[in-house]
Amino acid sequence: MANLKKVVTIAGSDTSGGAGIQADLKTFQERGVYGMNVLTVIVTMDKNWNHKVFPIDMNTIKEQAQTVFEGIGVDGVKTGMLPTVEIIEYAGSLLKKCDSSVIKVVDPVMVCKGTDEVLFPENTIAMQKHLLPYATAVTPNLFEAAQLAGVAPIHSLDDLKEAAKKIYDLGPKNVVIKGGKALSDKISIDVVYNGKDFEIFESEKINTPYTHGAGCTFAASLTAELTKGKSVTEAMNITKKCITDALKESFKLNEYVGPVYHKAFSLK
Ligand code: PXL
Repeated sequence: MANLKKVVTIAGSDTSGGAGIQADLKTFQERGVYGMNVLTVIVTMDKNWNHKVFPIDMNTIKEQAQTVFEGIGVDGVKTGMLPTVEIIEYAGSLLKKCDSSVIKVVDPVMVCKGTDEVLFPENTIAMQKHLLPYATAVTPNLFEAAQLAGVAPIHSLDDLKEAAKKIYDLGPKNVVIKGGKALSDKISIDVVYNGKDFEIFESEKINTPYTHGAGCTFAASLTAELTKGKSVTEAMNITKKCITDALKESFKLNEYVGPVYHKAFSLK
């Protein structure tokens, strides 16, 4: 009988299926943990792909959290899109209440791919105060890292390291910054800072416009591997391989978006 670690994602539904809880649950499945969710918001798109967000009411969020945290119990938690300050505060209270052995990965989602607009600017302060202090790891991209650190846009590895130190001071045990296109267009560089050392992870860059859900998938894979007991270094190496595989097989969904393909994860 399967004896799987139990992992919950506290995040939004991407109705197009590529990011959000859909990406998280697909990733959990492929990485061999049992996935559950506390839905915080529903994101829809019109035919021109303008996004609309529909936050879930607090009572329904609390009922879901009760089901998962009190009714079942968790070994790992991931947070994704949290649309209001009140929801961030509540998610923070859930992380705070967890046993110290529970893995907590905070993916500080600020924008959706395909739109460059910051959906909830006031939420950055709430994340700094209510989520980061409890995180085993926080996984910003370059944009989110600059926002969380309160620094100018990041253009170099030195900028990134400065931002990582500032984010570390907000309380997470590991700051995982995803280098993205701005750092190099030849290789994919991600950096982990644990308060003492910087560790740099490099992988081949996959040239594709179809990257929807890559950020969620990255954080979900890291959550799964850490919850299974892997070290940060091992979890990062596995996660980078999975993302590379998923990007190699990503595909066009419509004229606006193409998701990564989780079934392409080659690691068992
Ligand atoms: O990729 C960020 C993201 C996270 N969560 C939800 C989303 C998106 C982007 O579309 O819809 C629910």
